[in-house]
Amino acid sequence: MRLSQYFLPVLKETPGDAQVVSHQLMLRAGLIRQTSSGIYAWLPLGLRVLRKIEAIVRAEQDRAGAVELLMPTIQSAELWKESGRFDAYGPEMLRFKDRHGREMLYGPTNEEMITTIFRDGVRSYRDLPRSLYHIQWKFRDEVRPRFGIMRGREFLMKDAYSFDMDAAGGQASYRAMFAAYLKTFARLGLKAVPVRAPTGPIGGDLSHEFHILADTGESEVFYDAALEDIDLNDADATERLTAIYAMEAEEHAKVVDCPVPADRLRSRRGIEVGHIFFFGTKYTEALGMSVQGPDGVNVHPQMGSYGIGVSRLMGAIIEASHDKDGIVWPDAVAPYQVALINLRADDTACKTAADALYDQLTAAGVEVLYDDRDERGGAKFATADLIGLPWQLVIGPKGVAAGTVELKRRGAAARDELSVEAALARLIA
Ligand code: P5A
Repeated sequence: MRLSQYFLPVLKETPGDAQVVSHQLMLRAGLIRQTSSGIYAWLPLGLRVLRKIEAIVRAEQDRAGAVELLMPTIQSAELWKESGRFDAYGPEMLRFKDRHGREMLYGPTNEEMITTIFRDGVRSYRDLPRSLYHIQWKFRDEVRPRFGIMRGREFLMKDAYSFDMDAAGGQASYRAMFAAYLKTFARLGLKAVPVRAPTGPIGGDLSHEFHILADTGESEVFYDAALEDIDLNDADATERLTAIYAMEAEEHAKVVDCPVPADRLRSRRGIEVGHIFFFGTKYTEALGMSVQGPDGVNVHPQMGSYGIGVSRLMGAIIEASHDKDGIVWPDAVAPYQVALINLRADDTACKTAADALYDQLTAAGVEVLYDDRDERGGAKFATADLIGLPWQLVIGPKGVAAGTVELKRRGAAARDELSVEAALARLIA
């Protein structure tokens, strides 16, 4: 993409209303714009990152055996009256009426809807176990939307739902999703800590939240220091992590005799990027879903639900990966891989060389954002640092004369001077 033809409204000044660094950088780097309180438009560069995060989340859900579908954002109140949550959910739920006076709502989550869809399509126990998921916008009328998309009112969630014939199966589905979450966050370049959590309005008695430790996190977590030594990529990470003491603050407060000695108990702030629940037959009973088992006896399937804050993850990644000049995107979610900077857009030789590099890289499938604008070099470097693409490839008159270019890894201090061929070889993996 040529910057001269793109839409990248970067800001020089830090917006006064943004308190946390991720929110400041998302506004400055032209990723998002607020359109109403807690509601954001995703600008082209931000949308690319959102799509990449979504693709990784989707790939790991698919790999875990979950099946994707897409449910609507708007739901009928009837469903929620049947489950008893219409009144229980409170003012966070955005409610309205259609032209016929029917009560509707903008979905804050989909337990009710998936249960009825699955109920109506299942014939026998042979159709279970099954996990279904979608990646869809949610609305929660948060009292205090803040930190940009981290606590928005409209936000993108991946929500999966598992159905099993018995509790042991349900717990196995829960553990499989737990393991898939560890993989997902690792692929996003994040270290996510799982902690035992309260179940709130979703219900049930088994629940974990996944937290990115950061001082700007909204929650507080308590854990045994031994957790820091566990490699989240190890095959036995799920077993070790579920055995270790790690609690969200509200859960920790309920513990009378904390088993962790004071010198090993750590307390940190965390950003909750995922939350999983096992709640058994709460919704299948309320919504009248039963399946005949092999022995002819009808049972209410055991359910779990599993959320990832897809849009919130973008804020969490930036909180974990930035410096004083801007964002430092992990390769896996960078909106483009290379910032190609032509220092002299008015110089024919530079323009010819930069155009050729752009064509070669693009043809090789490398995602390039080409700064071909007629701007000063300083401004181009500042923009490239701010938007944080992993590589900066710099074309200038001296190099063009000598047949060289400069290549820099965002976040590293050194800039390498190398031949065009060597630079291409490094970027085309
Ligand atoms: C699990 C999936 C649920 O809603 N039902 C379906 C369950 N869980 S949850 O914890 O309430 O939300 C799941 C994740 O969504 C993100 N999230 C938010 N992101 C941005 N702004 C918000 N206001 C917001 N609320 C929730 C979090 O990452 C949360 O873990």
